[in-house]
Amino acid sequence: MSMNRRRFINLSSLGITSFTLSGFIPTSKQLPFVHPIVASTWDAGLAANLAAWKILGAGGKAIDAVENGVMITEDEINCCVGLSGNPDRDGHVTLDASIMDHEFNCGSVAFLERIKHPISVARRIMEKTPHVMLVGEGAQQFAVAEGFKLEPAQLSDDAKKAYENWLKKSEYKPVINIERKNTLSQLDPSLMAPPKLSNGEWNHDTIGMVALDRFGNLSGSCTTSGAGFKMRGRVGDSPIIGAGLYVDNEVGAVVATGQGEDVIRVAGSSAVVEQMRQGKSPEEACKVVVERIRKIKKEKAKDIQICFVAINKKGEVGAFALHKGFNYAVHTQDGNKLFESASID
Ligand code: SD4
Repeated sequence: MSMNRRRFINLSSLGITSFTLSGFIPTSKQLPFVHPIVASTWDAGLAANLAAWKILGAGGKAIDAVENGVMITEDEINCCVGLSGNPDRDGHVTLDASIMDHEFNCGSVAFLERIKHPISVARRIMEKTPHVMLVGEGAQQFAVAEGFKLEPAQLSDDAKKAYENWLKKSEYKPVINIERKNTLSQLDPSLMAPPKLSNGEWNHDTIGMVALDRFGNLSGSCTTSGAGFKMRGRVGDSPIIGAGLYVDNEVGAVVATGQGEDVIRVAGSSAVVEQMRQGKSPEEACKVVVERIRKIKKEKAKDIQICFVAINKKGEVGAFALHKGFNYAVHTQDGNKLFESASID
């Protein structure tokens, strides 16, 4: 061991690593402290942010925060994300999720059944396989081999009611993210703790989360039960890297929610990152891509909702939606707050 190296280790053991002594060459560079921040979609994001903040606020990594944050929503029995979500039109709940870190590592899972935490399966794919994406039966086999429990194939009470109702007409007419009335008036935007909502009040099936940690690294996650009563085998944007989620650690991290097909069409989250790369603020960048989708959809844009949440390398957060009513939750060292997104109309 060289003299310099030995001296560095001795200083580190005393907790002294941040200054340079003359003649001493540090072996690791001290990074400037960055204020962590996490943002997530919809008001379910308030509870998810609290879990993410436990990690970020304690100096943990963004990738751990975005996984643990959305696991709260996957667990929520009164929420449509995860196994309590609405089934496909054949009566099966099928889940999609993706995760991406600050080094372009990414993992995703789609058309996964009977596994409670698809986000953790996505992370396991990222970390333990040479692949980015596993789907369906193969994804389930991988999850079980990794020790994930196979849950019973049964619908939550709310999903059962909604499905029985849907079966009366069996119309394949996805209506995505038409917001609950008075969402914001039910909530105090300065809330530090999430509100308790009663059964059936959730009508979103996705949570997306982006975070910046104290090391200045970005990560993101997205998990969903997808569009309710979708065709069997349908996969949305959430597990598609570049569509439902994208992270470029030099620029920013973006997640999408809303009509997945139309987010995929424009490689939505990646497109927002590219706008930020060209100097746009997170909100402006989201707006450019939402407007692009509106132009493509023409008058059909009134029937769908599309929303993006973005964070840049400086820790600035912004969002933009096609229609009014989309809200997103942001947790900083000053607390956990819900914001109403800007929108076209
Ligand atoms: C999907 N983007 O599967 C998802 C749906 C969604 O809140 O965001 N719902 O198309």
